[in-house]
Amino acid sequence: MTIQRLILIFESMKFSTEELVEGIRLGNKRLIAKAITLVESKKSEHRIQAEELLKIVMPFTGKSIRVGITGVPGAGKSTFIENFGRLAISNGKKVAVLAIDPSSAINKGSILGDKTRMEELAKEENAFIRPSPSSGFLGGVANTTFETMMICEAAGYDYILIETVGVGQSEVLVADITDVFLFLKIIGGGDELQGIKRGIMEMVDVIFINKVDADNLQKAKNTKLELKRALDFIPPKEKNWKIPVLLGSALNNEGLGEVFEKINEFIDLKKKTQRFEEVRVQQAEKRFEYWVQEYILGMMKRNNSVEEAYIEHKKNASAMVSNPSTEAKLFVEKFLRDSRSVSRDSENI
Ligand SMILES: Nc1nc2c(ncn2[C@@H]2O[C@H](COP(=O)(O)OP(=O)(O)OP(=O)(O)O)[C@@H](O)[C@H]2O)c(=O)[nH]1
Ligand SMILES: [Mg+2]
Repeated sequence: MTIQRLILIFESMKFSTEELVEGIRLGNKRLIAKAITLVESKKSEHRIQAEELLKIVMPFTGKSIRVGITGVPGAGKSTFIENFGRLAISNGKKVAVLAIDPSSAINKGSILGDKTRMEELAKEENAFIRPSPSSGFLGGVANTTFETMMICEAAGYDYILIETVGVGQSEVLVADITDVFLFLKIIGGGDELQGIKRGIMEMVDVIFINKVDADNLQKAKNTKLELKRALDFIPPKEKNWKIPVLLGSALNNEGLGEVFEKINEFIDLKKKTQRFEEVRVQQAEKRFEYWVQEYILGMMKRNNSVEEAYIEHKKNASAMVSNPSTEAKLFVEKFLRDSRSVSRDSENI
């Protein structure tokens, strides 16, 4: 039997929650991947098992440093993660790499795509690389990077590196689940700051100017000055933290040690000032809100007549037949009326 065939058999196997938990705790990468596929699923039977699994691993979660990495396409995020990950491993740490990709349904974005395989990092025993869900959460995969992270933490990973893929809402999603937000900047032409959305500058904790070499060192220094000036106009996210702007090359492994130090310094500061816990509590609340919406929408969609009403009211809203908020209210009222009559019917049985 070929290895491919064995892998196929393995992929189609079902595992009990206990088997998955044991695999996660032993650091079995195949079973970790299986567990992640389970929490990514929107199917209701999978959700039941996923919740059961997450409940058991919960006591083993929360101990990692969660790092978000953003930057325009081609800024060098994957290259950075590959070498930064190896640096952390050489410091005795275990590293998991995830991606947040709200647009993956469209561009099949994957951090294991042809361009960047993170080949060297992938060979490391102490690294785990998970591409973003291939069908995107509009196509049925939920926004579960947070839950995926919990599984990686239960498996003992010390650093979780999350790459934003695509542009737009991914930065907000990643900032909402990480402890430190790193912005990779490349030196552009002329009007340096135009490309930087103010929103990103408000979220960022550490800036790394990438692709710096002897030829463009002066330009990089100018970019650094401009960034620093821009930062002066932005209210600080964390008191007592001056956002460092570092220079280097992800490809040539230059300046990454400094980033590693700054990240750890930032985490230490947050822990000392209780901000670390405080922010994590806020993030957990946001996850709660996300899942309330997710489960309510799921319940609605399982009920055909409700789904029809949903489509109808949405159509009215988009055609501006009436105010979208009015349509939403009408729809929710109908949903509540229907679910009350369903529960009355079941009481009568
Ligand atoms: N010269 C130079 N090239 C670099 C450096 N870092 C990355 N690159 C190159 O830039 C290109 C894009 O790098 P990636 O790491 O794929 O960038 P990315 O930000 O992950 O790109 P997307 O995932 O497509 O958004 C690759 O060809 C890298 O080899 C660097 O420090 N110097
Ligand atoms: Mg990439």
